[in-house]
Amino acid sequence: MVLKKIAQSLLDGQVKKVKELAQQAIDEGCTGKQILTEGLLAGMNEVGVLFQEGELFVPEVLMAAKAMHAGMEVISPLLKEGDNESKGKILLATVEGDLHDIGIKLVGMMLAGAGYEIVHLGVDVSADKIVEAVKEHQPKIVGLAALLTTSMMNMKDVVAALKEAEVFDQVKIIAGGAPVTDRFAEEIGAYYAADAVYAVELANQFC
Ligand code: B1M
Repeated sequence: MVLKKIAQSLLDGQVKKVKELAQQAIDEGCTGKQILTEGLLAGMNEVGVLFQEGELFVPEVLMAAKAMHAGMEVISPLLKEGDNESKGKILLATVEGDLHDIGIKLVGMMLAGAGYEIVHLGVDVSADKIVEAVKEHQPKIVGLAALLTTSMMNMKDVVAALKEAEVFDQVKIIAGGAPVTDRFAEEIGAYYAADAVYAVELANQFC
């Protein structure tokens, strides 16, 4: 019941309510994963459908995104696996031209929970900035996200820039986000993760 309320409140863009309900769900014994999938993500999926159908507009979707972030913050400690030694550094970025960050933040949260040190470069990050950050932070993995069919193409530029700077061979690239496919990732020299859980599995294979 509380999980359904979370989904509905997220859909209604009620930031404070989502935060309170996520805490209530924890108090009632729900797991972080349940709150994430049956509450927050269920609500966000519905937002996506209504947005596509033209029933919700950008301001409403932004409020839902804020509510999603608030809920994720509450459950973040529950997603940790309790290990405190870093397994390695991972750079995360949403590629240039793209402002979507909920999925990549979720990926970052799960990776941090699995013991990785995360450097978030944010959204709309250019290939040059990613190259600079790779040189500065020397990560084992670079995680790239794109939610738009158009911005997904910029992942190619990131790979090309990493090759040109001769740092491509130092890292593994994980690419994700709704329009990204296994085939596309393979074509550009990256590994595809369909969701945050699989991103962690891949990272564990590489580190
Ligand atoms: Co936008 N948007 N949006 N949006 N938005 C989508 C993506 C869209 C599918 C909606 C639709 O039409 N149905 C559509 C894209 C169509 C396309 O290109 N194929 C779209 C559009 C068109 C737009 C604008 C152009 C709208 C406009 O202005 N007219 C505009 C673009 C702005 C820009 O980026 N330049 C825009 C703007 C926005 C908001 C700013 C309002 C807001 C983003 C707020 C924010 O992120 N802070 C927003 C939102 C919220 C959405 C939807 C509704 C939800 C996305 C989301 O956060 N989902 C989305 C519809 C949808 O996806 N159903 C939509 C929840 C999140 C947990 O899922 O990010 O997919 P997701 O992450 C998943 C997996 O993809 C994967 O793991 C996660 C699950 O575990 N994953 C990775 C993600 N990143 C990964 C990285 C990895 C591995 C896995 O490794 C590194």
